[in-house]
Formats: sequence, structure tokens, C-alpha cells
Amino acid sequence: MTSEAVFLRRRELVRNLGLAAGSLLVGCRETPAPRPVSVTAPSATTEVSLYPARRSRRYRVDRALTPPEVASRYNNFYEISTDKDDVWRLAEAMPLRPWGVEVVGSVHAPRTFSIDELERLVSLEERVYRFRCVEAWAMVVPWTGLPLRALLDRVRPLGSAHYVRFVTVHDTRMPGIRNQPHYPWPYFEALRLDEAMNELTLLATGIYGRPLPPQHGAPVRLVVPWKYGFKSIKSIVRIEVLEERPSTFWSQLQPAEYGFVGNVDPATPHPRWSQAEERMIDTGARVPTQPYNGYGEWVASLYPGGASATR
Ligand SMILES: Nc1nc2c(c(=O)[nH]1)N[C@H]1C(S)=C(S)[C@@H](COP(=O)(O)O)O[C@H]1N2
Ligand SMILES: [Mo]
Repeated sequence: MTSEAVFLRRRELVRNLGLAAGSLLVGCRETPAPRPVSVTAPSATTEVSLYPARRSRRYRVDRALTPPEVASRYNNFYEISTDKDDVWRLAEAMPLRPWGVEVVGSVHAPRTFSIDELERLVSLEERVYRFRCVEAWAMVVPWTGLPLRALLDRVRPLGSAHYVRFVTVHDTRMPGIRNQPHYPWPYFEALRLDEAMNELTLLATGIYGRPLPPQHGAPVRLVVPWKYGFKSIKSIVRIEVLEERPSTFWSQLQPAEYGFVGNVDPATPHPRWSQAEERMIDTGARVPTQPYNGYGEWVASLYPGGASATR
């Protein structure tokens, strides 16, 4: 009872700070940002200077941005709910501070980064990426974040390291965890080290020019734009650098349907549906799916056996 009340009050505080940040941002576009006066929560108020981050011109998408009200009301986040339309509302109460990301394993310098340290490790940038779920829906959104590589460079993987594993927060107050106790929580995902070091692989802390809202995986999630959405794990609390290939949440549950590699590949159907086309979640338009989701120029060389080769 008491902890529930604290949980909700904290969330309310975060929401109020969010509103204050939004109204300050409007002023920032015209004149240099006045340094916000910090009263009670320095980390939340200084975020005003981090968002929106400068948009990178390297990653151009020839499709319209998905409106924020569409993308933030249609979410896959099974810890919250298996119903995409319910996630945003049920996720509102997720506590987002304090938050740490522990980086461990085969590295020279293991350490924990607070979310505030992560947001300041390098300058945040905005990247507009295509996003393609394995269920054949797609969107185009501006993420804010930093290359995962910037974090890995700080902890310095050992020469023997070949994989990176990611783990989501495990909070039994998340309604989907309570309702689906048979799933192997917490959610976990992994990449090869060379995939993790690719410049496209983003640790996202924001979307649409603001800090991530809970339903998109606040306060920090992965975005791997050439792979199906299930690889883009949300609300990360631990990153492990490993020598052997680990298992992943979905490949453990349904190995024939959601393999480790998970590259977007229109030529390889899912066992239960075609992957040749995708449906844009805002317009409903069906458009051809591109190999590597359109990012072959950056990543095709990582896969000499082709997008769907398992080795
Ligand atoms: N922890 C966690 N991460 C997750 C998921 C999840 O259920 N739990 N769903 C994945 C899937 S299947 C997709 S398509 C994307 C959806 O991200 P979005 O809701 O921000 O669009 O999150 C991915 N990351
Ligand atoms: Mo997905």
C-alpha cells in the first residue's frame, strides 16, 4: 500500500517535470536556452538542454514520419501488456529514476552507468530510422540516443568477446509480468559484437525530441534498425559482454519463428506469414519490405551468407 502510493507519487512528479520541460523547449527554439533553475530534481531539469538533440543527416528515410500519437499508442511491450493498444496507459506508472545500467562480463572496465551519465557520455543525436516489426507492421520515427559503440568503448571488450547480451528491468509490478508468469522474465536479447559496434546500433533515450515515454522502453532501450523489432529491447538494466552466443527471449520460446539473427529479409517468410510487405501503422499502406530494412549499405557486409543465414 505505502510503496504503491510512493510509486504513483513519484510518477506524478516525473510527469509534472515533463510538462515543465515541454513549455521551456518552445522558448528554446528562438533564443539561447536560459539555464533552468534547479529546485528539487536536478537530473530531470537539466534534461531540458539535451532534448531535442541535433538531427543527423547521415540516415535519410524516403518515407513520412509516423505521427507520435500513432507510434506511442501501438506498442509491443509484453511486460506491460500483450495488447498493443493498452501498453501506453498501463506503462504510465513505471518508475524511471533512479536507473542504472550495469555493464559486465568480458571487459577491461566493468561499471554501472546511471541514466544521467549515459545521456551525457557523448552528445546525443537524433536519427530518423525505419522500424519493422516481425509481425509485418512498420513505422518511421526519430529516436534520440547515442551509438552503443560509445558505451562499449568505455568498458573496453576483451579480445575474447564476441557477443553482447541485454536484459530488461524485472519489476513484478509490471502487469504483463504478473499476467504471463510462464514467460522467462526478464526479457533478454543479444547481438554479435560486430553488430553491436556497427554505427547504426543505437542506445535510445528519447523519441520525437523528448525523453522516451515508458511505453517506448524508457529510460533507455536498444534500436537495431536492420533487424526485426523484437531485437530492439526496452528498459535495459544490464549489458553483458560475452564470449559464447547466448540465448534470447523469443528464440528460447519459439526458435523456429524468431531466431537469434532476426535480420529484416523480405525473401524469407515467417513460418506463418509472408515478410515481402509491411503495413505502415499510420496510413495502413502496404509497401514492399526492403532487405535489411533498407540498411544494406551499412550492414550487408556483416552477413556473407545472406540476411537470413544463421551463422
Ligand atoms: N523488454 C521488451 N522489449 C521489447 C519488447 C518487449 O515485449 N519487451 N517488444 C519488442 C518488439 S516485438 C517490438 S516490435 C518493439 C516495439 O517497440 P515500440 O513499442 O517502441 O514501437 O519493442 C521490442 N522490445
Ligand atoms: Mo515486434
